[in-house]
Amino acid sequence: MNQKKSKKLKLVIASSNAGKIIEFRKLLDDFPLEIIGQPKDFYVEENGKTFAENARIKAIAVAKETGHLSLSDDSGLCVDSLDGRPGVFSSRYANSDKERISRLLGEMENILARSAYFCAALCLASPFQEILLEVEGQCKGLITNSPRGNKGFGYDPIFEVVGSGLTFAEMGSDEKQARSHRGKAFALLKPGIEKLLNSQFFLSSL
Ligand code: ITT
Repeated sequence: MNQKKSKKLKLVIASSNAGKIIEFRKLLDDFPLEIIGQPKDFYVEENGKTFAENARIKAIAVAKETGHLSLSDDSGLCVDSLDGRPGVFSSRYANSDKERISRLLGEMENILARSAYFCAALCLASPFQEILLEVEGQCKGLITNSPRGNKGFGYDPIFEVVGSGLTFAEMGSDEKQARSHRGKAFALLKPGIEKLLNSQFFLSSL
């Protein structure tokens, strides 16, 4: 990467979810960027109908608030036998990870068909609130009967990744990254970020 400026470009992770922020810091580690968090207590109403719409809303709001490049992630768990629920309502399903898991397992108590998928929509917005890049990644799995593992965050302990026999919460972070919705989405985003950081036209517009 040949970003000429000596001072690193700032990129704000447009999220208040500590688990996502940890994963993004790792994913962005190789880039000549100064990764910063969004302002404390900054709230954005996520009123989109899709993950992609919500990702756009968050990236633009945080770029506007901070005046920096902003990367957002709207993600969630879609369960086939629940018609895709909780979907975009995954974080609003209950008040804590523990309660969200317990609500979902409760709803699935008598359901044998346990296929589900995670989806992550990522959006990169410019300091001038233009959408620069948008991608989506998915990961297929099964909802377990009870939580397993203590790594990761969110619904990780009840999501067993197809073909692995492990929940995300039983995997190391590298394995989760290689298989996860967020890791797959980021793999699609990466070449676009590299291109931007190598573009004198882009860098001089900031
Ligand atoms: P921000 O909007 O501030 O980023 P949030 O947690 O509200 O934080 P979302 O609206 O995108 O984020 O909701 C995503 C929900 O899905 C939330 O409950 C997450 O914990 C869960 N989730 C997303 N990715 C996950 C992952 O990799 N493993 C487990 N749960 C995940």
